[in-house]
Amino acid sequence: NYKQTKLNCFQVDPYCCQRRTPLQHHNKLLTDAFEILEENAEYIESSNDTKGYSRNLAYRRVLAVLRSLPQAVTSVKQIKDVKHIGGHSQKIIQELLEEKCCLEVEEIKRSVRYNKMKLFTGVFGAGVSTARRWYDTGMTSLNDVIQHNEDRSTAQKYGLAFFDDLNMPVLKAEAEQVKSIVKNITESILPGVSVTVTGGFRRGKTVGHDIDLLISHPKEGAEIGLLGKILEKLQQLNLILYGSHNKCTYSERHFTEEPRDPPTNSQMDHFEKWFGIIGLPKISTEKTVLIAENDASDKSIKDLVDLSKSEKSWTAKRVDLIIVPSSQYFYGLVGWTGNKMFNRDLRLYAQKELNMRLSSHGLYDLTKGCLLTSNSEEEVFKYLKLPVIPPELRNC
Ligand code: 8DG
Ligand code: MN
Ligand code: MN
Repeated sequence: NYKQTKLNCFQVDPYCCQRRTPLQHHNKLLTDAFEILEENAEYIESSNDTKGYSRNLAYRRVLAVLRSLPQAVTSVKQIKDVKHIGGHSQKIIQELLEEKCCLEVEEIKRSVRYNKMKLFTGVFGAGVSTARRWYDTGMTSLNDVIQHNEDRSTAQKYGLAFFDDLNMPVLKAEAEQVKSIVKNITESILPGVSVTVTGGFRRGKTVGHDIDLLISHPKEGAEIGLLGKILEKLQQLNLILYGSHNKCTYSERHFTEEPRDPPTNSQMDHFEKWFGIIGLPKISTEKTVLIAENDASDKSIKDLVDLSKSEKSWTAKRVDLIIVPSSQYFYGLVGWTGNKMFNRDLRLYAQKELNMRLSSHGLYDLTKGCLLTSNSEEEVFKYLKLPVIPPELRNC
């Protein structure tokens, strides 16, 4: 009997970047519940106590393990030795296996705080701390937030006005549509350029919350100044509703050459990029009137709400455009493919196990004191002494 139990135990590698994690897995009953616990922990935790223990991260690790298992868990004994699944999580798993639901999760789902925080964090431009401020001020609906007399960032104004559009799942076909538009524009400015759909779609998701496009050119340096021209063209075509262009300096683009150390939990990089909202697919005349040159920050929320509710032949979509120099392309590709948990462990593993520093810009061997350049995604995994995990199996 003991032997049998032993055989049924799951062997799980400690870092999720060592595991194969498909989108469709065998433990949805469990992960649906842990997703609620994970979200709720994020809403409760203060964003600046990431140094200490994080319940949110603990739940994310449980989720990553469950999604990677080759079979459904049928007894809690099967996972009792698995790193990352602590006592509390084991109890929850046991309850879910026996009752098909979990009291703690059901209570969260019913709680006002959880539901309001979920609503408010669903607003583009509003993070957990903003959502908490709105909640703590007593606001209960998006209308409250719109009407409340508080200065909003331009991003939040657009997030509020286009809430419905932006919370409609982005389809893969729409991602391809945006990619073609960007590719055609870019090719006319700089022939030979490559535009790649990354993020969730590259991991095999059929829907997403935004469209992440990596833009690169085989000739190093040819990409300098390109994004400004692309944005000008998109503006001329009247496709841009809102955008924020982060420029960067040459030295930042090559920051991996000096062993500076960004925090391993940060996904932020130093590529030149644009975070924005475009109107897909058609251009309407009222939009032309309402959207000022590059900055619509002078528009009132009411103008924007009216615009979003008007009969329009387009929908607002979140788009990220990232300019990646050729020499950093495959590190950028790994980083922007994600998912976030996969990146997190990849970086942690590189640091702890190999004394290397990984980012979306490159890989730096701290022992040898050199930068490892890569000509393929496979090579990145080879340097990291990891099996090549294809994008579809990085859904940790
Ligand atoms: P979704 O849009 O379908 O919901 O999921 P996703 O595509 O996986 O999420 P995302 O928020 O669009 O992020 C895509 C990946 O980009 C994610 O793994 C993190 C990574 N990433 C970087 N650098 C940066 C950065 O500077 N900012 C952001 N927001 N993400 C970055 O490698
Ligand atoms: Mn995305
Ligand atoms: Mn994105």
